[in-house]
Amino acid sequence: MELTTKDFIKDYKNQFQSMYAYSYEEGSTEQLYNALGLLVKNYISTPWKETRETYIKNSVKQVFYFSMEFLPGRQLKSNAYNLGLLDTVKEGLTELGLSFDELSEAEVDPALGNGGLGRLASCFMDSLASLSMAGNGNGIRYQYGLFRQKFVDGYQVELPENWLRYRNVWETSNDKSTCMVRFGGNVWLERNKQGYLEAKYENTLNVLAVPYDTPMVGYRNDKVNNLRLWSAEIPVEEENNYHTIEETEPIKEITQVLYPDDSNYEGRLLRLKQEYFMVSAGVQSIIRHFRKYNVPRKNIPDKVAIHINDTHPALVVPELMRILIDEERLSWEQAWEITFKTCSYTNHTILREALEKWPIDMMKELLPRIYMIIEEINRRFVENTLPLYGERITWQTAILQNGVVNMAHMAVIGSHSVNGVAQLHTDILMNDVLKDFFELYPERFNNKTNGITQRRWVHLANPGLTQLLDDKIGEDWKKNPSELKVFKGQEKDKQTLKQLAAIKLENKKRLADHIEKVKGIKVNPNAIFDVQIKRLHAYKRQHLNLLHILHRYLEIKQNPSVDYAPRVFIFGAKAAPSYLYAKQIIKVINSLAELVNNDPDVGDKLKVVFFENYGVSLAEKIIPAADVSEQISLASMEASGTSNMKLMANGALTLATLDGANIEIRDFVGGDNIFVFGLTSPEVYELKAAQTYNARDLYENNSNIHRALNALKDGTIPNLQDEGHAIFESLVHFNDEYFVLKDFDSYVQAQEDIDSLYKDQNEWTRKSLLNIASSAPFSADYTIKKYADDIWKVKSCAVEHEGVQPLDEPVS
Ligand code: 26W
Repeated sequence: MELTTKDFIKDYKNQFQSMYAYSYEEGSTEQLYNALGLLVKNYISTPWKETRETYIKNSVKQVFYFSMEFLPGRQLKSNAYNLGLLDTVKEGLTELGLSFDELSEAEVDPALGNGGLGRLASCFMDSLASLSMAGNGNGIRYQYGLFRQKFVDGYQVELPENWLRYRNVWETSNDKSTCMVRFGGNVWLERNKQGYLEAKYENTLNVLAVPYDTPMVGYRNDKVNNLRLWSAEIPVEEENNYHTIEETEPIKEITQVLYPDDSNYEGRLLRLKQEYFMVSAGVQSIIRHFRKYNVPRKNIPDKVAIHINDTHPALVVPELMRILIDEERLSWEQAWEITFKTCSYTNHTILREALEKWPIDMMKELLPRIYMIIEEINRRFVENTLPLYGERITWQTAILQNGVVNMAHMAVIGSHSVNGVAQLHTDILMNDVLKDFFELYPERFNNKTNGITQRRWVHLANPGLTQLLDDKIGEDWKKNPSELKVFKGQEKDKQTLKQLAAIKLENKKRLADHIEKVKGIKVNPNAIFDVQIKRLHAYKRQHLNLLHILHRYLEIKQNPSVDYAPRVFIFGAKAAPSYLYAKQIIKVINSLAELVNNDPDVGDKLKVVFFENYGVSLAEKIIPAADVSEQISLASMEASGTSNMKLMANGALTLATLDGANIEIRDFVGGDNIFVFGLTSPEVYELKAAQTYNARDLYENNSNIHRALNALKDGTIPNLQDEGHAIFESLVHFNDEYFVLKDFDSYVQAQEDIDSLYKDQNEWTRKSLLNIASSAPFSADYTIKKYADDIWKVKSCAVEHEGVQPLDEPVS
């Protein structure tokens, strides 16, 4: 988009005045931010409108990405950047005596997700728009996002994240496109005059679904897609039935808060309500389009792809069936063929406790018609499968099992594609977790290794590196990440290595200032910045990292001349509020930080920094400053990981188990440019199957482990209640479920290898360069291209599509 600094300044002054009726000079940072955001939003409105019309004119197939979570991060900088206006805006503001960075820090970070799954959805939105593909997000507009994390005496405390208390300049409430979602009541089928079986409802709770649309701006391509987030409201015509605030609760509560659990299915009724609310509103608004422009329903699979992001939106399958049968009067067979061809499912975790299995009674009670349809889907599945595959497989794969509705089974049965998010993960799905389904439907299974949008995670988060790449290999890498490999040619160029090291040091100094500001800890920017940033979960083994730090501390105390390179261990991690063990690990890390950071014998040889309230915006500050990327999950447990990709693209060296996408990172960067340790996935499977693992043996026979574990409970770490004991017990008495002690020695060895390499800064920086140059395969643009080609069958809309029946109007 063309805009001169002069025009921008004029627009901004007008914008501010029109909003606040006084001059910008008197504006508060928040007001100045709001005016800037709304102005950029206005610039977006034209390409947003034209994009919708282009998709109509070319009647392109559209993707609808259904997800209970999105983690877009702050949008001002990325929107201005993708529009090609960032430099102009920065210049204009400077002329007005304002600082862009200061204003953009005033933007709230919409925490509408827990972690990997939510952020991946937002990276995918950015890539879909930047690839000119018609990609729409469909989710929930939670009033309260993921809790704000505070540490009180080292303990995690959760505070409400009322992100909408500030104005959200990016959303538009689109109340001409509302839908009605019904819950509960009695439902029965009745044959009407035309002989059709009609679904009759009474005493249902009717909830008005109001869509809020947020623009998803493509990178320098004038394309703007839509993220539609639904909010639950009282139906206007029923307002008189609600006399008190309390009475409105059953409706208001539906989109009030995000469930802060990222790995534990709790089976709460409200969560099921949220899942159906988002699904029904989304599917209804898609079908309404076909109805409005009476496009033959059988064309749906050619015009729409609905993607089910983990099992949380799996009710899309019965909901689409409900509408096609009850409202569009299609036969079951017709409806099923459309549903099956339209839906595709991604699994993001193998954790048993994360798999959703809803009690049949709860489903029947809350969604009586949907349950009837699930029952029929299950009956027909059993009817088809039993004669061909026999009892065991049929009952193992049925949707209805022992009183529950298995959502993963429904998602697989109702989708033409099932994918994992990294090769190892997909292999585990095919050979273990979903092996019976792989036997039934091998053709549906495929792998789609995750990716990240380099626009947010490199171009914007690391402008120093971006400039160096532009200078060394030209700018094409920004549109074609594969060009990054050209940078490999610089690996021996002293000048380039010097510049790269300087950029990393610059980023570390900036982070060191931030650490001092928010944590009051002075860190040495020349130390190794060792980073572990992800949700707190035992399988991610932050407690292995903790044990190593403890080991190092005790080593330094015992022998102060030990030749360790100075280290700053940086943590960012929220624990689900009900996850006690995770919260105990947080407390122990914080108390260890207390001890280490204030011990004069240690000085800056060792510092531990645990940032509060880790999220997208903090990640953008930490990642460009990282030297070491901790990816130390027990092999087979981390489906993919995505922080590993962000840290690699910013030149950190990865310290990893061969788990999830770490394996593919190793494949692309080469075994010499990554630190691998620990059991492999097959070894983990063997050890689990053998049931011979004895953690106590390791405690008693490994002096380093013995010393470190004892320090957890012998008072070495101050200010602990029972948290140290709890970790000790879980490892020694409860036999260390995630084999932390088993991988301890090779982890310590790998950490020492890192120390010795860091002493050779040139070699370190050369390997850092090779990681940057090898990170292109993990661009979300490539991941999305594969989803589009293999699963959704959509094309980028830049070019005209020959021979496709033009659709009259877009989805409204
Ligand atoms: C029902 C509660 C619940 C909520 C969220 C269970 C499971 C989830 C998510 C699937 C957890 C999640 O975020 N998984 C992560 O997804 C990333 C994106 O694919 C992967 O990179 C991570 O490895 C995976 O843990």
